[in-house]
Amino acid sequence: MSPVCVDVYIGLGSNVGDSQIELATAIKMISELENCSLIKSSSFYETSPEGDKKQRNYLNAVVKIKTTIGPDALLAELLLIETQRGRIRQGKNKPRVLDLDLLLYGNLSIANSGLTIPHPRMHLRAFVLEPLIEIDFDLKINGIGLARCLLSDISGTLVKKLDGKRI
Ligand code: PH2
Ligand code: MG
Ligand code: MG
Repeated sequence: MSPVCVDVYIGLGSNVGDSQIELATAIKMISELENCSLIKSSSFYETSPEGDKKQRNYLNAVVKIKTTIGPDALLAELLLIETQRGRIRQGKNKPRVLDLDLLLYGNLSIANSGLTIPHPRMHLRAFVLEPLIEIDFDLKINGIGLARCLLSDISGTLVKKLDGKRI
């Protein structure tokens, strides 16, 4: 039996180093993973930091892929890319050269110690929802609702689409 091919959404963020290069490189590395094809990538967005405010603005984006890689193995691949780009874990909400978050994996809902899908805070973050809606206007977050309807509940943060940064 051939493995099932699933639509997966990944959130990208960076606020250390050359964030344009970090996001572009990460998208290329994701697209080159075995058993994985890049379907869409959003524009890049300049966003104000959430959590710890005393850090540089972030650059954020979202990509959609199709893959037969299972969720745990895919998470391991994303963490490996973060490490290969020089990420050193400094703690929650601290500045980072590259953050790759597994947002949605088909319609799967799981919560274990290493991985929660849908990502537990994605529906609260305009820096995730804006690029997500750009690439999939009708996207539903399973268990929560239409992504675009959640955006109106969140305000007050900078989420600025940058021109010409679409890959
Ligand atoms: N990531 C965080 C914490 N805060 N703020 C913005 N604007 N963008 C991020 O990607 C981000 C954040 C932890 O993962
Ligand atoms: Mg994150
Ligand atoms: Mg992360």
